[in-house]
Amino acid sequence: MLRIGILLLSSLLLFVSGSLAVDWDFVYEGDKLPDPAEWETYMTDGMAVSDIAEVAADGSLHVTDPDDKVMFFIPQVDGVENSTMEIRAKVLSQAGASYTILFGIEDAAVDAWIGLFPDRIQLYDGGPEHFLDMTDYHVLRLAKVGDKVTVYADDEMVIEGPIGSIADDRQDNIVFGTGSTGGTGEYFFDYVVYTGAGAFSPEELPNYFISTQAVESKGKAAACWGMIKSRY
Ligand SMILES: [Ca+2]
Ligand SMILES: [Ca+2]
Repeated sequence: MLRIGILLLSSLLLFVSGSLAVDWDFVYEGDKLPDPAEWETYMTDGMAVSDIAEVAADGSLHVTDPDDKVMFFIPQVDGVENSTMEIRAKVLSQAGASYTILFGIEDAAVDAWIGLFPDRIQLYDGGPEHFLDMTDYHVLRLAKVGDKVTVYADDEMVIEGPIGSIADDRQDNIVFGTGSTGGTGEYFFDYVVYTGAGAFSPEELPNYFISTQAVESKGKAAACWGMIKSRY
């Protein structure tokens, strides 16, 4: 009887801790080309995703954007009012409008867009910017509360501010990709993740890259231990 009681209690605790944990609602790992049938996509008429994008050897979406193409992805999501979006990306080149390479969250009132450049990131439209070497990978997080955002680069808060003017009538979606037909550039998105559960700092919700690396290194450690044991 006591044992059943303990079992029930531990199940209940597992259930409670599981339901309190925040997790990502949307995960795109960059390891396959986005499917226009799966998400809403804005693309130049007649083009295919594979015309300007490929999956790179490191499991990222690699885009080479010419001056006659536009291609961004607009997955519908819940909870955009207070939400968190994160990408791991690098940018080798960018020329053109600030939204030529972008990611962001859109609700009925505002578009929270971050423009990416080889030497900086910038809040749309002409908002505060933060300089960093984007030709190497960085984890970039956008935490949105109503019409205010906080931006983190590698878990450090780098931009805080109101969001620029709305440019379209989309709502309740995230957006990422190649935002300008005339603009050009080359970039890699290792992943794109989102949660509508709230606007979280990296202390509240660890960045996706670190969380997945921790799981992978645990797996690798187990594999190494297996090899060591089998050798003796
Ligand atoms: Ca373009
Ligand atoms: Ca990836």
